[in-house]
Amino acid sequence: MDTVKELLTGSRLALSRTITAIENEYEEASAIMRELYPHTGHAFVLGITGPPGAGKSTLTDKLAREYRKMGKTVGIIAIDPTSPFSGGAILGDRIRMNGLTLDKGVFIRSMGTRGSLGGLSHKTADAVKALDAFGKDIIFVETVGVGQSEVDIVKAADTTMVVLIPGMGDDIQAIKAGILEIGDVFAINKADHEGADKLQAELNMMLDLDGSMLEWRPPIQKVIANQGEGINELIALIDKHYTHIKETGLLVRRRHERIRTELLELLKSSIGSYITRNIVDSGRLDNYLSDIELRKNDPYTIVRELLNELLKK
Ligand SMILES: Nc1nc2c(ncn2[C@@H]2O[C@H](COP(=O)(O)OP(=O)(O)O)[C@@H](O)[C@H]2O)c(=O)[nH]1
Ligand SMILES: [Mg+2]
Repeated sequence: MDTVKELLTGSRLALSRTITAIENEYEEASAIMRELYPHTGHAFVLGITGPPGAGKSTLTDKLAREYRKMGKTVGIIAIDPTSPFSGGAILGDRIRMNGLTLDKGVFIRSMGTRGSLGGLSHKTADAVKALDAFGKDIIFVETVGVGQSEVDIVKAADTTMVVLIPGMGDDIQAIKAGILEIGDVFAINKADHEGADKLQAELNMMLDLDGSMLEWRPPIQKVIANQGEGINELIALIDKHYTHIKETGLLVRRRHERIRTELLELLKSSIGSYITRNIVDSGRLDNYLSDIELRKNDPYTIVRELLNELLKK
């Protein structure tokens, strides 16, 4: 397939086309993914999540520049909430203004949250694979951490950074517990605002209460993203976590778990679309329903027959 060959030889256009195919569920997307798969598994994936306006995009921009200075190539996927309350400019705009998009070592792509968020997590995972196969050394996935679906998106990451800001209300409990659990590294951004130390103290307390963190106690770093303060310290912590998961085998375990989830999800969604295509759309479903209503057949027998039919294919 041409797109795949072009992508593997460094065509940004082919990479862009591939992500569009993934995003829109074009038929060729799964054929492309099949061919790209052997070329994946090399990139380090960093998830960045936190409330809207926390400075995730600003931080991503600054981190990306530092990694570029180290000679690493960077891919960025920003999951843009279509919510009108999202505050700051979208990542693409911000970085374009700063000239990072002029750097051929950086590829930035926004993905919308239109449609189901559940679908979005596997689309994000596939887009990450496309960037990985393209040869990016480090891939950022920026997403707004507000619920389970966003947490699922971040599961595509090797290391997850949670960005918090002071003044999110006195009650740190307001931060979704799920978001706290996924944090490998915490950044307290906008440390130029009042309350950063208080937030750090509260966060430290919460993390200490959590007994599950014996292997790795997530560190907290105060940063001022828009002034570039604390960025190098943050990178050191990200590196430390990556080294930790590599050395303890946690990286292998996480990737194993990810492949497992992915395979099962793919299987379920494929069976789901088989059912839709062959049973619902073809009108067979209606026949089954009337047979059941007339007691000429029953759901158990029909399901068994359909499964047999599916397995024979
Ligand atoms: N005061 C202050 N403002 C910041 C800092 N970092 C980012 N901002 C601003 O916060 C706003 C939201 O930033 P953005 O990166 O778009 O947040 P995102 O929604 O989490 O991606 C922007 O106006 C940034 O310039 C910081 O450390 N201090
Ligand atoms: Mg953003």
